[in-house]
Amino acid sequence: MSTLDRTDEEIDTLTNTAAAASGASASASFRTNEVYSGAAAGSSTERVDAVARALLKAVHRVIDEHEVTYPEFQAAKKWLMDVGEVGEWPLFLDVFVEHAVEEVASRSQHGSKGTILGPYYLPGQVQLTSPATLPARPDEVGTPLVFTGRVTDLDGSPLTGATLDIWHADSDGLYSGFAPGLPEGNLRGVVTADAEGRFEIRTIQPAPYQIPTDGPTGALTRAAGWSPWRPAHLHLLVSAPGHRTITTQLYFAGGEHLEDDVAEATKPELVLDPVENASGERVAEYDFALERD
Ligand code: MBD
Ligand code: FE
Repeated sequence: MSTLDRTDEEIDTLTNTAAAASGASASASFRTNEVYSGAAAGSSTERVDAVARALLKAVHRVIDEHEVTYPEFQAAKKWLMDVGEVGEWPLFLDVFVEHAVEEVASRSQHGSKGTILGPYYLPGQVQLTSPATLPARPDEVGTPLVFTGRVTDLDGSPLTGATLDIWHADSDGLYSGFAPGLPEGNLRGVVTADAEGRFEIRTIQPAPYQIPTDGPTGALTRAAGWSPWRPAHLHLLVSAPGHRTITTQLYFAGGEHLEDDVAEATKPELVLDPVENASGERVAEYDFALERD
């Protein structure tokens, strides 16, 4: 049965079931994935005291100001337990909290802007050389996209040996390795740029991402009347020997949800504006400048 034979409702159910599993898979990934190491970095008693105390104080202040009731407190407790039980903490925290941590981190980073990593990075993907085509299904749906540009240092000199670790959702907004039914490594790859730091990566345009609707994170957005959407985006880790890796995302000019990203992770510097080439492909150009580490 192809997608075309399905009703809108069936497609919705399929997409949401797949998306729901994604929240839980992100928990398993978080525990094993070294990109998240540095967790529990041996903070001093003074640091734990200062931050944990301030956090609890902020909670007490909200309870006081909003006159939170016992039934509301017990409902919140149940919701927090549900988030843990279904494994949505990495999803929830990356959507609603990571942007604040990234804004602090970016105060001491120079060069191209970065933004949040999110819960769907997987290391160890196929290594490709520019010009490269990301792994995709034979019948991968989506507008062809050519992502091209240069990686340089802060002075604009090419960085030989630069790599772009890139991953993105498919045209249903689903990520391989997290949503069931997608081939391993689909729409993921590590591309080495040429000697002048130039890269050219062929893929398809991703769809906007929706927070899974059937878990507690989705339940919160519904209960609060919030949009559960992120704008369509490419994720990238851009690296070069001797330079600081940039974690970033690139969005698409004119795309939906650019102005109301639920994860608050868009920045004006991170918007691509693809133009159509003679072969009908959309070509998006972007240059990265990396600082020394
Ligand atoms: C995503 O695809 C994402 O990029 C973030 C930050 C959070 C949830 C899903
Ligand atoms: Fe994403």
